[in-house]
Amino acid sequence: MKVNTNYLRRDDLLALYNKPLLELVFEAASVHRQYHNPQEVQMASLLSIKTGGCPEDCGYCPQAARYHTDVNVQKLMNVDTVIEQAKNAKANGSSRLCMGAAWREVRDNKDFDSVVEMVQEVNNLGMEVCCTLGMLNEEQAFRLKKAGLFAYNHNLDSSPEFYGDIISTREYQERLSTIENARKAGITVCSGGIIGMGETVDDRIGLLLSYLQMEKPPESIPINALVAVEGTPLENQKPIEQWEMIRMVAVTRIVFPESVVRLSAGRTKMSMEGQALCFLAGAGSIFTGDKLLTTPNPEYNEDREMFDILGLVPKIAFQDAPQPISEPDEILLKNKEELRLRDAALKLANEEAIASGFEPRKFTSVN
Ligand code: SAM
Ligand code: DTB
Ligand code: SF4
Repeated sequence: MKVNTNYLRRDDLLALYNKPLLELVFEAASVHRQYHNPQEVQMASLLSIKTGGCPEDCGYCPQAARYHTDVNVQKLMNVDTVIEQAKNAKANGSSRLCMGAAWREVRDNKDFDSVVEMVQEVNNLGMEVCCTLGMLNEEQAFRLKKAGLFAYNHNLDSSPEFYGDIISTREYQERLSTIENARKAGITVCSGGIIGMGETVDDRIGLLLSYLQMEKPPESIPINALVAVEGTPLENQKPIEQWEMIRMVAVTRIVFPESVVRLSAGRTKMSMEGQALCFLAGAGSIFTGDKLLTTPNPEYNEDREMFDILGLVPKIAFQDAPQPISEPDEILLKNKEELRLRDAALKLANEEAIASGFEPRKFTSVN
């Protein structure tokens, strides 16, 4: 993943961000065309596989247990429902599915086993599979990679300086370590930020500088506008002007010419013209479907109409990297074998009981 060596210093990045808007968009569009097909925009879908009840205190997040929001807590979705939702997203044009869990970190338990199975199944549908599950250790990252995970999303959210104003329950460094673990396993990295949380332009540049300091910047950089949700500490935050989204997309595009810049949360507050400028400035992906994780997003039909008007085409899967192969997972195989043995033992016990003359008691209902 290349970086643009003309913009490595904070001052140069700030000057770029503050350029006259149309000059900035023109420069970004020129870079975009050199590295990407400007007609293609990837449609990706989000699926909240475990919702709410999160122990963390991210100030923007409606899924944190400590804030009183309208989010209904839901345990992990079952694998069949995930497959059904993935097929639906694919039928609606999505070539990538991002599964999100409101976890602080991944734990090595039955839920993680199910996530591994979800990754295998969705990858076998021919979609790029992304997961965002919180902190991840190296071993867990390797297990996901083997299952066929294409990308791991873990946002730095903002600059290291502003981060502490928004989150206190984990450190910036812990986020960097999770990204590093995904990298070590050979999973592509999706990491970006949120604007409109009360940060300064300097903080937005600080986020990009964090990615510039990495040995390899993320393949995918989502730019979110804060969705201010009632009950969260940021509920009264003034909505960001769409010009700021356009600037942030454009600067990200110029600085990381090979990465996919994702126009993520916040599109319901943008006009089609505003979004068009983001695509011109290099946004190469959107989330489609009427829900992000827990908050509203434009309907499929609305986005299809926008694509028609703007002459955009949905990008197909695995254009930027080959499809991972889903390999068998030892723990899943062991669990399945244990279940099979248990069922067989139960069946045998039943047959033996019947053969020895045991008759199950018949219950008559009493009304
Ligand atoms: N729990 C995991 C974690 O935090 O890494 C994964 C799920 S979390 C909801 C994924 C990302 O969604 C966050 O890092 C944040 O950038 C983004 N996000 C959450 N709430 C948001 C909001 N209200 N507005 C914009 N982006 C939001
Ligand atoms: C990302 O940067 N944005 C997406 C995805 N990665 C996981 C999540 C946006 C969530 C918006 C708030 C919600 O719907 O709960
Ligand atoms: Fe939990 Fe993730 Fe929300 Fe933070 S952003 S509260 S870690 S779900």
